Amino acid sequence: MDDLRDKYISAISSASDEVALEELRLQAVGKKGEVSLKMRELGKMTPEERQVVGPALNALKDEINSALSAKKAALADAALNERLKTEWLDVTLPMRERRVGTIHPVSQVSEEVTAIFADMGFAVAEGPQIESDWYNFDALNIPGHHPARAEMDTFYTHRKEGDNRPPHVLRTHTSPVQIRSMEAQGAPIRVICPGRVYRADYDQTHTPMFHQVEGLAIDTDISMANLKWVLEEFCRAFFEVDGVELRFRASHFPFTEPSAEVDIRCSWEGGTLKLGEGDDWLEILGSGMVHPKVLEAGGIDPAKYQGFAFGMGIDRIAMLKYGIPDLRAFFDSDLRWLRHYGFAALDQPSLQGGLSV
Ligand code: 2NM
Repeated sequence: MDDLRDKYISAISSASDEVALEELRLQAVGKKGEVSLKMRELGKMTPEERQVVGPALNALKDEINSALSAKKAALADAALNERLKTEWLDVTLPMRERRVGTIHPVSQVSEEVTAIFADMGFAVAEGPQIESDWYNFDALNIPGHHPARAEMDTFYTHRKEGDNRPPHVLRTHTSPVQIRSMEAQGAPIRVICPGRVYRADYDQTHTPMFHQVEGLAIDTDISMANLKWVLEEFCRAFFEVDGVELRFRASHFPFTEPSAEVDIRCSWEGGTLKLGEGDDWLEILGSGMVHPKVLEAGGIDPAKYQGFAFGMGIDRIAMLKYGIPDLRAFFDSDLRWLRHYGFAALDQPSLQGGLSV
């Protein structure tokens, strides 16, 4: 039995692969293996002999079986180590620089604007680009005969012959989203609504689709003073000049009363625009106190609440901030232009990091 043990234990320990191991298993403990044959001889033994040899054979069988599985595991480990030697990756290596496209200035500026207003407690709301004329016009105090409907160069959708319902429109501003926000959450409310808007107009300074962001703040004690502070804070953060100076000029919009257009102080020395200094003024946005009829259309009681609203063109403020001369290039998808004016994909604008670094 000791000979058998020595023979198999040493053969198992020097087996080179799983096939050799399996052969040894059959030879030793398989049905017709040497240990099994020895077990069959137990029948011819005296009971006294059997009491000694039986357990010894069982122990030998167990010993060989565990040597087999230990060797099997060792072989598998060795095979894995061999594979790992050739299939390794150094995950700490710096990545290979690869151009994955750039962030479009419109997206960058939308993110910047959103970050600034989020810091002042404004939520972001979005809504459909195809609107009913009620949300786009009536709710905003622009009735059917109002000249603003014509002024806004609206794109209308088609209705079937004989269908006399008013057609839907491509929204001409993002104000309908603000009406929807008022309806959905009531007062108090603080939202900004960035998004695409559409007007049938195309020249050096107008494209039929452009981007707007509108803001709305409603509560029981909101005044033009709050509007002024919010817009000054915004301009200081967005244009990254501490000495911003704004000028509020009386104006007229159907959805606000009173209304004001807002200019920013600037200079045009040597053909380059500088904000916050000089003797010129540049119009950057429209604003005012939300008209009571508009509050009512949004389901808010104008006897209890009032609010301010404002709107500006994202494309336009992007041009001003980043010195982009031609609006139409925004929508040409010219890769060279995008590489020049685009932003790194992983740099998110944040107030603490400086918006445009
Ligand atoms: C502007 C100018 C002034 C405006 C009004 C509203 C609403 F829906 F709350 F009444 N949203 N945005 C507004 C006011 C927009 O854009 C030049």
